[in-house]
Amino acid sequence: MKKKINNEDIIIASHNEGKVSEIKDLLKNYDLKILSSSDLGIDEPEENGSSFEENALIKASTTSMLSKTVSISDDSGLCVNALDGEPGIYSARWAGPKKDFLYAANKIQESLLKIEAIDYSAYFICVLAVSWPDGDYRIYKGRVDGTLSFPPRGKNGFGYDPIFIPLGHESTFGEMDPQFKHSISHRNHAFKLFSKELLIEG
Ligand code: ITT
Repeated sequence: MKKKINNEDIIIASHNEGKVSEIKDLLKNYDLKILSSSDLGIDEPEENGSSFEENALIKASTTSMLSKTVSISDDSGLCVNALDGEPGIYSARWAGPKKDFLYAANKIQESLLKIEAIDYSAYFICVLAVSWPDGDYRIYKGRVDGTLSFPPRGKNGFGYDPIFIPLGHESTFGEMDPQFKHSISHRNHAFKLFSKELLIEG
């Protein structure tokens, strides 16, 4: 059993501001000093894995080795059932170099129209990797199912939030109060598993 992480530094291995702010919010009740890899000037490693798990581990282990501090990463994405799970691990890349998620949303809509899809179901995945400088690591996974809706709606959140309506709701993640999104999201599910096993509420 790994020692609990308490009253110590922890690095979020991410350069995505929307993600970092959600993670900080999810960890706000714990006694941790949280920095991100952007704060430390650690470059983003190449995400050349073939799964969410591999990419999450690449980010967390590179960052924990460089910072000599326990690091967590979140590899996440939107998987569209009618598109065989795409964009999936390529969710960030579908937005292009300008990280334009309206462009990515448009690309998804066009792909669905092209195949005359009836099924607009989709899900978000979050794989959280925790890595220690000694090479040990843990992986936790969360998922939220929902339906895609076009045109995009709402200015909250980030990425694909304005086109995703979680099951049982009518608003997109982009329209929801951020605290409410955090309470039902794929990220929340993964972080719950992580905190239950490795954190001590402070
Ligand atoms: P880091 O690797 O630096 O953390 P990234 O943006 O490259 O940042 P990913 O490789 O995990 O992160 O890409 C996942 C993409 O999926 C991300 O850019 C978001 O646009 C999208 N995504 C993930 N979680 C999301 C969420 O909760 N809401 C909306 N979009 C999300």
